[in-house]
Amino acid sequence: MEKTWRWFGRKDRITLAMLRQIGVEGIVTALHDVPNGEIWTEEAIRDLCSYIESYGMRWSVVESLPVCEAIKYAGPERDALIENYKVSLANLGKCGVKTVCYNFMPVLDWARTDLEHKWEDGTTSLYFDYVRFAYFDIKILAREGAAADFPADIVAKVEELDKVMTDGDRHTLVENIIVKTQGFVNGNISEGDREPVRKFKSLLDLYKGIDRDALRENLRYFLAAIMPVCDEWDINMCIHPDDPPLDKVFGLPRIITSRDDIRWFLGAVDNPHNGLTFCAGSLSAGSRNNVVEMAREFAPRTHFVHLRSCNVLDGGNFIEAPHTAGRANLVELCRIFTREERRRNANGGIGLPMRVDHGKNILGDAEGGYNPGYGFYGRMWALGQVTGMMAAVENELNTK
Ligand code: DNO
Repeated sequence: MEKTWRWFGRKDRITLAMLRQIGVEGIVTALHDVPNGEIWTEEAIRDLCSYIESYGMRWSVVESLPVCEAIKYAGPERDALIENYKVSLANLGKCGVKTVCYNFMPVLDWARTDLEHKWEDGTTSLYFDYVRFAYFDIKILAREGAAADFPADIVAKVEELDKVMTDGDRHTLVENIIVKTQGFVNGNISEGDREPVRKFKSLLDLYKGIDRDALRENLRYFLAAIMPVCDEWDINMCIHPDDPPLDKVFGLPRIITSRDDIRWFLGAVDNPHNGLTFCAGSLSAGSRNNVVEMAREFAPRTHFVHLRSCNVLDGGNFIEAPHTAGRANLVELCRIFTREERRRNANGGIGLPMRVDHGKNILGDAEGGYNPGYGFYGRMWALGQVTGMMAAVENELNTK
């Protein structure tokens, strides 16, 4: 697999020169300064390509070309936004950037409740606490009907938690769930937004009446509309699974969470350019998901791999595990995707980009001011581990 790294553009304090030294071959990035829905011009794309190439790497994957909310809930401006999306895709194609990651999660991109969950060794990981998540929904958003969406024991724990939560705790929870994890991925809420909760609620309101079937249909509509451009420019679209893989978040459906969802998705628009980001971390956070079996089944339609692993804990909680542990089995995933890459190369296909996803905060990461999950030392350590796994797998396949 091609070793790639998520880099947040020229402002990223992790420089391309640093990445070159640690064996990174390709860059995963976006035009982060272009507002969602606007066209990515050929000029801006080419400029970033040249900058990356001047460091001896290539722009391998776009993560993400964001899909506007109005496309997801089928607002009146949907078709105009899809037209813009198509122009951006064609411009990317003209510049040779042909792998595009995106997601179809309503309003909230990925969700975590704790950004600094401590391990005994002094490192920290991202963490998801189901009770705190329910607390945010029931007590902070105060969404109508929220309590009915959670099991009774969770609602009871929310009431207990309410007795001890301080204003500071509530503020931190808001920051973690809808602010700090969102802005840097071009999500809806940015640091500095004055009333994030109110803004967030107004976005949720846009989805009134959108159930699972409607959201599926809107995704199918979007994909069917963009496939001709993807065919023309040989662009591989790769949807990112919903993270965490819950059936509903804040009352809104999530539709890319499991084997059955992905089977539906690939069948709904059965075109090789309609493919997956196989995010082992997101999928392994769902106890019903057998990540290795899913990788075997979906490898032929996977265009981008995110390597990370979770441990599912009692009560719906999960923790991001070290890359050598957890329930995703990254060694076996390296085997599956390396075989898949060899199969494609035998047929003249392109290599499969892989990035290490997230990392623990280790050494000085906590003080580095990095985006949550995207520190330097922890990710570099994980990349070293995965590089070792890949080398062992290559050796194994060569000697067979
Ligand atoms: C978080 C990421 C997601 C992902 C998008 C892809 O760390 O995995 O924000 O980039 O959902 O569209």
